[in-house]
Amino acid sequence: MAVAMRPLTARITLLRRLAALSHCPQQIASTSPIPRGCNSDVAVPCFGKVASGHGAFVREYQSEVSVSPNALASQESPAAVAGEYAIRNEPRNDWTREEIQAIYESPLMDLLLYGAQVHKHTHKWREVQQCTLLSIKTGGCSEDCSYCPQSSRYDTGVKAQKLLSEDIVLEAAKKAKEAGSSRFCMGAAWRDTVGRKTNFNQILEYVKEIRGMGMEVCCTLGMLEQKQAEQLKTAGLTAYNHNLDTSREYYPNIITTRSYDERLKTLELVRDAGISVCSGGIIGLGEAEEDRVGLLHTLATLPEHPESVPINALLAVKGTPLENQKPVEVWEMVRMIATARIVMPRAMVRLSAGRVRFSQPEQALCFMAGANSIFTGEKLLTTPNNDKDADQQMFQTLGLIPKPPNFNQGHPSSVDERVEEVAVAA
Ligand code: SAM
Ligand code: DTB
Ligand code: SF4
Repeated sequence: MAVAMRPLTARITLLRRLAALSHCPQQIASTSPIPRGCNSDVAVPCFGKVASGHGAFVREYQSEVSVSPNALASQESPAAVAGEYAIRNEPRNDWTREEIQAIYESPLMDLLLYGAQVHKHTHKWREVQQCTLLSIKTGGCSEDCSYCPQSSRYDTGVKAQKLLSEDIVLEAAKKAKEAGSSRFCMGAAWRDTVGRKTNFNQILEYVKEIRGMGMEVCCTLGMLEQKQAEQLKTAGLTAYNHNLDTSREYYPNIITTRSYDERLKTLELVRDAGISVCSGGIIGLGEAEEDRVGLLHTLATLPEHPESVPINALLAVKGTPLENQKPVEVWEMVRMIATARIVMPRAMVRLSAGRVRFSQPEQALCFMAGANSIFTGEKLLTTPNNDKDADQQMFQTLGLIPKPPNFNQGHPSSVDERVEEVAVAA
């Protein structure tokens, strides 16, 4: 490669282009920032220099530097270029899968650094949203999601229950608010809400009541129909959680009882009803790295990015088909979180299930990489969550600030307001 033949320290003039990771045909799927077979005599990534018709260049300047090609290569990783781009431009939703793969494969230190930079630029740095989950209808689910302890097909010890009564739900929301949580999320072990009129109407009441308590309200009840999405909106629902879980290709290995397209349809109905979309996935299901990239690619190319992107690390529950999966390492979470942060800069990226297995320093790395939301409270849906006192102590140690509720569908009404918020925080 031309780079290897250069003297280690060369004085070179660079024409640097901070661009969208782009459509340079030679860069496809390369982990190196130098495109394969690139005939450029410039020892920095061209990011489209050889491609004609490549738009989206945002800045172009000449600089004289004295630096080794290796150093240049590490400075200009895809995460670096995409991070710089994200800081100066509106979010993109025309990512190619190869571009996201290149970001995902960047050196971890670059992912951490540029995840942090994009995070700091786009959000109030150190502010972390605290959401509390309550399983309002547990177990006995007809679906075969192979990670889930609530499926009736697996013997996990989770018993099927009826919808929780109003007093229990409202008491749990009150406690969550007192403990500093700004969002209350109610989960039901259902495939969908069809034919569940009585229960659904009851849930609409819960939404109204909890919204009236001054909390953001989220539900995750399975697939929705248009009318139900609209009713939830009218009741005051802030966000609806419906995860894609993994890539389209890997999905049939995990769930056979409902399709990827059905999931996407629910996200569309939620969006059309004017409710914030909360959608992410799980890592550690046995998927390949390409599948993690595939999941992020689908989310980052939706007509609008989800306002929240939960990144779950599989909690391998005994009795489920995935009970023997090996635990996800923190570096895998960091890679996933930072990539999500860089490609969907304005989303709340939630360090979700699996946090209980990470030490405080490991969680701090996830926040550095760009996570700005967590689930707090003693339980997730059926599994234990991080200890409340330990979380409070972590907020103190790291100087994290609880995010106040936002009732404008999870994001500020205008870019000006967002920038103003970020400026105030800085
Ligand atoms: N039944 C509804 C549905 O499937 O959409 C809502 C509840 S479901 C439990 C919500 C999400 O929790 C799933 O989509 C999955 O991403 C996550 N989840 C469930 N079990 C998990 C586990 N063992 N480890 C990590 N995440 C899990
Ligand atoms: C999400 O992405 N993770 C949460 C929430 N959305 C509903 C659920 C995690 C469930 C973990 C397994 C359990 O507690 O049953
Ligand atoms: Fe049912 Fe949801 Fe669990 Fe799938 S993830 S088995 S739909 S509760």
